[in-house]
Amino acid sequence: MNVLLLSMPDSFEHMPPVAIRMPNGALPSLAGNVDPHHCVAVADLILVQRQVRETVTRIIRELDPEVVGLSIMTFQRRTAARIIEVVRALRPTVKIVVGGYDPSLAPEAYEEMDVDYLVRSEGEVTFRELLRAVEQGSGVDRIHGLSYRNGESWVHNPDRSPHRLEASEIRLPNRDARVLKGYTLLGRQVDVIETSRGCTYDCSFCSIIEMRGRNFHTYSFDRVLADICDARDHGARTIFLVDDNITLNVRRFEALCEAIIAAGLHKLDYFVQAMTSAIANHGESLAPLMRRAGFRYVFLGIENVLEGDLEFLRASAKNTTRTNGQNTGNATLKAIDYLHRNQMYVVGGLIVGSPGDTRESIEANLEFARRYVDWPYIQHPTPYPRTPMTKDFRDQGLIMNEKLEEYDGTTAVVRTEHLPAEQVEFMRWKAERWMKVHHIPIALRHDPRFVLFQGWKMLAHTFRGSSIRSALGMESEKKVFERYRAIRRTEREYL
Ligand code: B12
Ligand code: SF4
Repeated sequence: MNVLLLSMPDSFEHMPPVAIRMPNGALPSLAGNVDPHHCVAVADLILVQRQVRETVTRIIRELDPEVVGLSIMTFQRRTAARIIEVVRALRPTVKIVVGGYDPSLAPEAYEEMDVDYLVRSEGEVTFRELLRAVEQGSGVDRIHGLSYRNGESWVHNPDRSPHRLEASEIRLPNRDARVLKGYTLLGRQVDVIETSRGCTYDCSFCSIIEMRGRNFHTYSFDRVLADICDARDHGARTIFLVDDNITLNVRRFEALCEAIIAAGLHKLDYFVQAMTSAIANHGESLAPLMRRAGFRYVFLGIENVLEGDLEFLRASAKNTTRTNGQNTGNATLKAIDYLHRNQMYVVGGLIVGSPGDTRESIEANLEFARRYVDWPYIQHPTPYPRTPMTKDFRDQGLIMNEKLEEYDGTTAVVRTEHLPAEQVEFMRWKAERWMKVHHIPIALRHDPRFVLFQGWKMLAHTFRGSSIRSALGMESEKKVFERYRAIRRTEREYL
């Protein structure tokens, strides 16, 4: 059968497509795990953000798929609904399958759409079994993890247990299935790989626990190295490790760094997301190894520098440092210090706008980011489906915006007890633009060609909404902010 897999074009403020166009990791993994006689095409629509309708139409005409699958995050739901209409209009009998975080956590939202099947949580085996059933015209009632339309109603089969990732349960991704080009991270071709899945923490804002429960499973190093080689052979020079929490097992992470070095794969650049406590408590041995293995940017889940907010986010444990077996406070500064001493850069993941936040507490976090992080990745708490935090915000009546396409993390959709949502967003937006400018010299040293040719576009993106009048101080920042928000609203109309 011919199968087309699509990821959505929607991006958000910290991922300006001029500089960052990241592949979706799920789709090649699905493509690599279907029966080999199927012909699968993967199209990441982030690569054609302004030609979505034309591109989908063209690929459908060329490939003539019998099955079309869409990978969807919550803020992409509206775009997904529009793409489903386009696909249906072109091929009325095609089977449409949705998967990913939003369908898994809010399946009821898709019952209203013209969708045939919904895959919940991990998809490789469920999708493989679904394609077999569609091809053979057999029933789907025994396929775990699948929901399907049955006349006017929907049937939700039992959940599928998390994959253990042992042996060859999940085969390598099929990167040859990609039909669009142009992945980039600051001018270098980027790809994503996984070394593990899952996390055993339970931060209240994170979707992962509802998605798959609290567990942690790992791929063998042989498989991970083969995956990195495959990404490199497909042109990648930068690798993003998308594990939910690779630092859960620090000894394994250290051994992985050693394996990367031993395999000669340390010439690539690596990006990874890490817990502050793991880096702070093991940085002495871990950080130098990471550097030698080629790690360059580390996304640190700092979340907040104030204890009260960390408690609300249920993120205190992962931000605690230990000395001589005792908890000795916030781990963030120590973690940043280890990374900086080993010439790595910190992408500072902070969350401002929790219920108790005041102007001062937000300013304290912004000031921290200004002083210590290299690239800010500051977000607002966003009530994604089924997270514990969503319930807290709803119970407190603090959710101010139900337009899901604005749930992109940098649009404040909740207010605090003390500040309106717009004020929280304004403070973050204003501070963050200048923090990004400070990183330009570092980017210039590493990627001079890219910064020289594309730097002005990045600046234009960061400062969109500004004008000559605002630069001369003849217009207030609030006015620029309003213009920026209007631009964002237009940008979100992908088709
Ligand atoms: C890596 C990552 C990123 C990367 C890369 C994203 C990309 N291009 O794929 C970056 C840093 C760019 C990113 C950015 C964002 N991300 Co992100 N990201 C992740 C992370 C850590 C891992 C995703 C991944 O690749 N996993 C590996 C693959 C193999 O697994 P998977 O995607 O789950 O896919 C499996 C199943 O879901 C299913 N499946 C998925 N799609 C489909 C489609 C079909 C047809 C089928 C059958 C099955 C299926 O099968 C797959 C294989 O088992 C997750 C999860 C986490 N723990 O935090 C968050 C996560 C997906 N991101 C999230 C969000 C909100 C964002 C942002 C909006 C804001 C932010 N928090 O940074 C931005 C927006 C990105 C953009 N387009 O501009 C949320 C989504 C919440 C939600 N309910 O929608 C998550 C869950 C984190 C969270 N806060 O809880 N992200
Ligand atoms: S440590 Fe990271 S992956 Fe784990 S629950 Fe918290 S935010 Fe999610």
